[in-house]
Amino acid sequence: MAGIDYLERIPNNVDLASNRRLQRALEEWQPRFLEWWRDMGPEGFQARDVYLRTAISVDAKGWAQFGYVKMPEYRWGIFLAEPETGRTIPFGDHKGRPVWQEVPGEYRGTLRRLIVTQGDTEPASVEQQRHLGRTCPSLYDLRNIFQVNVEEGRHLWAMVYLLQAYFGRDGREEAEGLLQRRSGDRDKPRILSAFNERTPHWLSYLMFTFFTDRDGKYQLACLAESGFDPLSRTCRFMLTEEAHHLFIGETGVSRVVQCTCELMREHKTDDVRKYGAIDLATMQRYLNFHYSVSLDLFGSEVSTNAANFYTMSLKGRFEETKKDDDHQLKNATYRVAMLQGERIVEKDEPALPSLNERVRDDYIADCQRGVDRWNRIIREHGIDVELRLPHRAFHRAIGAFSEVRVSPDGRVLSQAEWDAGKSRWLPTDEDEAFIESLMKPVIEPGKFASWIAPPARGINGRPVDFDYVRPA
Ligand code: BYC
Ligand code: FE
Ligand code: FE
Repeated sequence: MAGIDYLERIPNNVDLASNRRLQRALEEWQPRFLEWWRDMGPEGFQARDVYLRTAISVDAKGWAQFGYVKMPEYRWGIFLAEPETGRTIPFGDHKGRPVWQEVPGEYRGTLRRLIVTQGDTEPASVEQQRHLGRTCPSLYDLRNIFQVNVEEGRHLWAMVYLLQAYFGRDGREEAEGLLQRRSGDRDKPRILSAFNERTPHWLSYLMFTFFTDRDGKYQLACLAESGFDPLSRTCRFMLTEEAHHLFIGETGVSRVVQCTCELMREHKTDDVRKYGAIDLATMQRYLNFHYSVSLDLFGSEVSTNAANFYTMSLKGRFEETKKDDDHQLKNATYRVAMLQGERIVEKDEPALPSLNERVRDDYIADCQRGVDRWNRIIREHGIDVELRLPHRAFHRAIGAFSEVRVSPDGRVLSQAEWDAGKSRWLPTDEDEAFIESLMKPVIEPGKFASWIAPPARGINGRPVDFDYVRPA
């Protein structure tokens, strides 16, 4: 079962061949996916050989194979983690019962909505990143962005499989909709806010893979707990791929920090812009932006949707099965930061509607660990500056704090104070112009742009100067 049949038109480990109706539906969707990929996937480079990993099994060890592939020929397919025998629903009203192999009728609409929302982010991110190949800082980074892009494409396949296999006609319509919405489009935008923002350059992209792909990790982990077993198994395998996206974000920003610190020390100045590098203050502004829009992706602090997803046993908490409580939370409370007049206070709220905040807390702690590692690099260069996560209420557009203006250190501000501080806290037009000016392609193997240090090692044991993307 773990083996994947690559002779199939759609590689899969779900025995697609035995379900002709589903196979036909997916084979009809496939050319439309490829059309979307040609129109909205990476611009240029489609005919290039790229050193990519492809999933070949779902075993934790040795699940991937590396080799040169032209992106449109990537073997997108349907891979679910192995079923866990005897798995029971870990939380909610149905806790303890056997997991569902079919959609529970009364939750059909809610479940479909969750799957569509998850699925929508995947092609959205590919659209957001589609122009970046032209300004890559190295072949190593170019290969990495394409790896992320093809895998986000596969994540779309994962959700489309669930829609087509389990939701009949409305599932097929949703599968079409996923190819029709467009990131940032005024008339048919992507569903969630962060996926309609621009990712205009590589600093933005690296921050995105650190902060926004990390929302992916947390949301997928919550869906991996689902009582609907096919969703759980799909998400478990997606998480395996996700780890590399987070690695790219964390090490990518580390390398920018490294490069900046080396120049700061060498030239004894904070102003490294004249050496073609990105000063730490500018990096902090991009961090503030991408972190705050990613916090919005967790939804409102107090949410009946979140409570329903949980009581319906559709979406759990991060590491649900490792938690030591009743997994129903009817009488439990959770500490939530809230707005009280002009002040931000913490209050105990009923746990169920606070579940978004709870995952957000897990996410924030994870982000902090990454920022600590960046700060270690700064300290090791003897530089007395720290990158900081802004307060959770800073620059929010969803939830209670969307009604107020809050400084990075958590003070509620007047509009005038916000206007006065904004250019110190968020990227300015001038920052954008400067970063854009650095975005010159570097495509000689082993060479790197002026603003980013080389990685410690290459991909899959290959050297850093390997030809990860071959010339046309
Ligand atoms: N933007 O009770 P509320 C990834 C809507 S990333 C726009 O506050 P709820 C990836 C909400 O939909 C992971 N709208 O929130 C990363 C609702 O609308 P309806 C993606 C928003 O529902 C990088 C209304 O506001 N996966 O994989 O508890 C690259 C009130 O909702 C936003 C998922 O998100 C927003 N930021 O929670 C590639 C998992 N926030 O229904 C990929 C599935 C809220 O009233 N989704 N709204 O029309 C969910 O679990 C939930 O939909 C959310 C929102 C956590 C997103
Ligand atoms: Fe994804
Ligand atoms: Fe990702």
